[in-house]
Amino acid sequence: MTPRRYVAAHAAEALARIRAELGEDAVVLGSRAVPEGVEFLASAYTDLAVETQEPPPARGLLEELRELRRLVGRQLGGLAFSQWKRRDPARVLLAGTLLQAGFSPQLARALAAHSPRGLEEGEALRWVRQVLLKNLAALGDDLPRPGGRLALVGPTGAGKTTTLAKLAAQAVARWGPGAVCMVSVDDYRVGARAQLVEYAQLLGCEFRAWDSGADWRAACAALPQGTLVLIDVPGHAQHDERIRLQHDKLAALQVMRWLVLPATLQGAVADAVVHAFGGPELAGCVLSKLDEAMLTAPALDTLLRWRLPLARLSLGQRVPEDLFPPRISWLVERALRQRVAEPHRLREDDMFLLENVS
Ligand SMILES: Nc1nc2c(ncn2[C@@H]2O[C@H](COP(=O)(O)OP(=O)(O)OP(=O)(O)O)[C@@H](O)[C@H]2O)c(=O)[nH]1
Ligand SMILES: [Mg+2]
Repeated sequence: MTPRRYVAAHAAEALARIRAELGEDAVVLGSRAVPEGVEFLASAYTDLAVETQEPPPARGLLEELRELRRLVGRQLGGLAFSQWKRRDPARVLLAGTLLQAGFSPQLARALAAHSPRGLEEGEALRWVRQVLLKNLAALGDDLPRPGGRLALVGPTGAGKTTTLAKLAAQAVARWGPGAVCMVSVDDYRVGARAQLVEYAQLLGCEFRAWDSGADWRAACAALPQGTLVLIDVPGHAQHDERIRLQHDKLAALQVMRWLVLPATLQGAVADAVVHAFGGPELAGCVLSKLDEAMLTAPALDTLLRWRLPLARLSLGQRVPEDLFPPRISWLVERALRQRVAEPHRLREDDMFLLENVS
């Protein structure tokens, strides 16, 4: 597959030429600005080298039968889909719209199956919007009060420390610097503690550092009384065993935990992250990196499945400006407006391909 180079004054012109020469399925491999305008590298799917040197393996009867069964299954799958479409076009359209917005097939199927019969497209979407609004939970706009203890947990680089600083800034603005204490448990990465020390100094609030291996109960007893304690812990990958240790230590201190969940995660990863960090034991969820996420649906899908209440929205790096209250209606609108980008989008004639794929 040798990529071809297209230079044009405008992107639209280059794309039109690519489509005309390489077909609708052309793959754009990259683009950049050049003195003449824009340059695109593209190739056609038909350019893919599919021949190999090896002769096809001899197949046994059993294998041939299996292949035959798969083929028949696919045909029937395609038939079932077209029958469903003829019988229930509005529901099929609704399921398709939800899939293209990035909701999981499971949720798209369930919503389509439960939607009232005979709705127009616009009515069906209004119905979905209402169902999502009704099922997504949110905490209030209020911060935890002084005297409370809150830890932000989550995967590496999710935005825990940044969100903690944003929350601390809001708490200081509300109750004054004397009412807030920031704790860093991050003791094994260069610069992790320094990041929080800097924020605490800027805000003028108390700062404490705890070693991950230390007795946190004693450290907790030594904290200034009546302050809102905000605890920054290290991030871990969802399969890391240290999450359990972290969880047990925080639970023993009756620390409330909010999960910082990047909205940029794939749905399956987001599910695994919620599961690893305590699932139903989590008090809330901060959806971070919403400004980077091209789809909102995978995160909403995960919140719904886990019945995890939304605590805050994070839409950027600025402290404290980019933290927002949990506005569910805004999120739902956004999720329903967005669409999976090509080349990840399913087409109708891709449907039968999915039958019998295990
Ligand atoms: N675009 C965007 N960037 C964010 C957001 N929140 C945090 N970041 C950035 O993401 C990067 C990681 O943020 P941190 O707050 O250090 O993440 P963390 O979860 O504490 O990371 P670890 O402690 O290493 O696990 C930084 O560059 C932040 O500025 C957000 O909502 N949007
Ligand atoms: Mg951090």
